[in-house]
Formats: sequence, structure tokens, C-alpha cells
Amino acid sequence: MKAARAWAPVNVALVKYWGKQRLDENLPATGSLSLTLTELGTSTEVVFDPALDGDSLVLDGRPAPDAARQRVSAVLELVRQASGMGWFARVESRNTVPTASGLASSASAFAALVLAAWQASGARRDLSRLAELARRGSGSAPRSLLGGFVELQPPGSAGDGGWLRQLAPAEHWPLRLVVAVLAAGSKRPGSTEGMERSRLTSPYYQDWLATHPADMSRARQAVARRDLQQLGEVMESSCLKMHALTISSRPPFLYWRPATVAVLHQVWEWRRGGLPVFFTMDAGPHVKVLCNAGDARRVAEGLSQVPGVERVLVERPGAGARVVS
Ligand code: 2P0
Repeated sequence: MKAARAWAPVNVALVKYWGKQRLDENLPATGSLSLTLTELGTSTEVVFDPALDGDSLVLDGRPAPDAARQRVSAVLELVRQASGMGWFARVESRNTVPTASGLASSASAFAALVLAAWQASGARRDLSRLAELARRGSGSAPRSLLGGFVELQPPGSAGDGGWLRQLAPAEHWPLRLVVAVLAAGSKRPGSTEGMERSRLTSPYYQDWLATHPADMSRARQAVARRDLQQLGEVMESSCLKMHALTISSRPPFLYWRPATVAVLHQVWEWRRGGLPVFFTMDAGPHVKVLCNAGDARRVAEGLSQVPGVERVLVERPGAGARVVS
């Protein structure tokens, strides 16, 4: 048997990816820029075993649904092809928050999976190989391989520095991301289906693609200068453009809940009062608020009083995925 365990943190896109240029290879249509977190994430053990006649997946202590196992098995198959490993695997994966909370991410899950599987296979570590494999599982997963502020560009489109690169390590800028956790609702439609619907039916999709590179460059510059105002403005704009794609799709879909909107208004009210706070949201109702470290406590207390907010977590920039054993 050959075994390894890896940990991968959640990352949150400050400039979003939404839409694919190729569905079969899960190739994003745009770049994205993210922040890797510290506490939220996934720990995964992969055991390749010559006695197995198929891959199995245990998620948070229970046998996973078939769809999840098949998605994991497809990525393991690519790992086997790339590494020469000939055996099936037993995979046991645990999120630091329950998968059903809507905060567990496929990004941390697939980053941990490919890192553990690659390590267990015995093949030589190679970041671009790992990134390619992680992307096949989830378009945002390569970003969790690196820490701090991370840029991902679709293969073939990147200039100097490759298509996955760290713009700055976690220590570069001690920001906080305060997460307002709302009542868990199942995320409908899932990201892959939602992205395809937006690409095919939103009249604004071409504008999204056309305006995306300027967002990336403003965000890159803001990170380099530690300019929270500039980063926050572009982060909110990228997020709202992404959600505008969902409500302008046919049929439309909206990940927000009433409390999501209440949090956005609270953030804007704080800003009008001079507090530098900015929000982002992903394919779910929760809101993530970016602020300076010194303001995190006040922001967390304020958010916990917004009706509909169930829990508040304070996250900080962290290191990328790593092999644990
Ligand atoms: C992102 N999201 O950049 C965007 C913003 C959610 C909203 O990438 O279809 O699990 O598996 O590649 O990466 C979440 O979707 O989607 C995502 P697939 P993924 O973080």
C-alpha cells in the first residue's frame, strides 16, 4: 500500500472566475485572484491499495454520495495516468467545517486530494502538474496549492511567471476576512451548471470577459501597494458583476438570501461612516468581509447582530496546501 495525507486551505476569490472556455477540460475562461485562508480547509488521506477493485470515498466520516465519488475517481484516474500508479485508492476526507454548512469548498477538497494522491504515488513533486490535476477537479482548486495572494490564469494565456503564481505571501499584508455564515441552503445550481448557464444565456457574459483583465490588473496593483480601498472596490465590483450574470441568466438564479442583502447594506453603511470594509460572495448566501486586522473585532461583533447571520468566523491570510504525513 502507498499512503499520504495532505491539508489544503480554502481560498476566496477577490477577483472571480465565472465561466469556462472548455467544459471537457474544466478550463476557466478568465483568470482569477484569490486569498488563501488559515483555518477553513480540508484534510485528505489517500491510500493506494493493490487489493482494491475501485476507488472509495469517505467524506466527514460517511460514505460519500455516488456523484462525489465519481468526481474524485475521475481526478484519481488522471493522477494514475500522470504518475504511473496502477492501483485504486481509498480516500478519506474531512472538512474543518461540515460539508453541509456551505462553507466547505471544492477548491480545498481537490487541492488536498491531488497533493495527497501525488505524494502517495511516489512521483516527483511538480507544482504545474499538481495545478493542472487540481483544476480538472475544480477550477478554483489550483489556487489553494499556494498561500497568501494568488493569481491563476488559464493555461496558454499567462505571461511571465506561469499560470499559477503567488503574488505575495500571507505575511505581506495582515488583512482579515470576516465570514458571515447564514443558514445553510443547498447551493442550486452548482457552480459548474451555473457558469454554463451564464455563459450561454446572460446578455452580459461578453462584457464580463471584456472587463475582467482590467479588474485583475487593478487588484494586482492594489496587493503590491497594500491598498485596501483599491482592492476592496475591485473585489466588490468583480463579485457584483459575477452575481449580475446569475440573475441575468435564463432561467435566472440567485445565491443570496435576505440576510445576504442586509449584510451588504451594513458594510456600505460602515463605509459611509469611514470604516474601510468591503464584501465578497461566492456561489452561496454567505458574505465575506475584508478589513484591516485592527477592525476585525468590531466588524465581527456588528455582523453577528445582523438578523439571519448564524455565525461569524474571523479568517486571516495563510499558507498553501501541504503534505501532513
Ligand atoms: C471563484 N467560484 O473564482 C468562483 C467565484 C465561485 C464563485 O470557482 O465548476 O468549484 O468546479 O470549476 O471552482 C467555485 O466553483 O467550480 C468558484 P468548477 P468551482 O472562486
